[in-house]
Amino acid sequence: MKLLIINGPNLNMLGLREPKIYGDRNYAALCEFIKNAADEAGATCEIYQSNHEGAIVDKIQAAYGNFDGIVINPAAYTHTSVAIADALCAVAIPTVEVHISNVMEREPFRHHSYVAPVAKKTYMGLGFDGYKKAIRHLTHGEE
Ligand code: CA2
Repeated sequence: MKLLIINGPNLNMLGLREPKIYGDRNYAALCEFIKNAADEAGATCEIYQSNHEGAIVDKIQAAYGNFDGIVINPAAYTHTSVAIADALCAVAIPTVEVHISNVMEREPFRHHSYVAPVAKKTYMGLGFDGYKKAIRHLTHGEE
């Protein structure tokens, strides 16, 4: 199974600030964690990070016919982007949404997700483990 992992704006800054919310590991550690989780699940993965909404839309469109599943942490675009939700809907690739922090326990503006209605499932508040859960959900149907 070929998985595309998409990380949105500022996730490349992980580990530099706000360790109480996002932990103290950096983005390279997250990528390593994701690669190991995909390996263990018997999947291949490409990891993509962008700070630009249109670039993320382009990447989702380019995934059509090329990937079997998408794991996406849209970061701040979760709460604003109809365009990313529409792109996921258009390609109809099974998608799981991940958030490192529990957005429902944070500021009210983080409570709404445009992506959740087009995702099979959302994991939040599990730190890096949310990505592993998402991978295992797509590869093995685990909850
Ligand atoms: O909890 C998550 O994974 C988020 O998607 C992370 C986003 C945030 O906008 C979402 O509401 C929840 C933020 C990404 C990283 O932001 C940083 C901020 C300071 C230092 C390092 C990263």
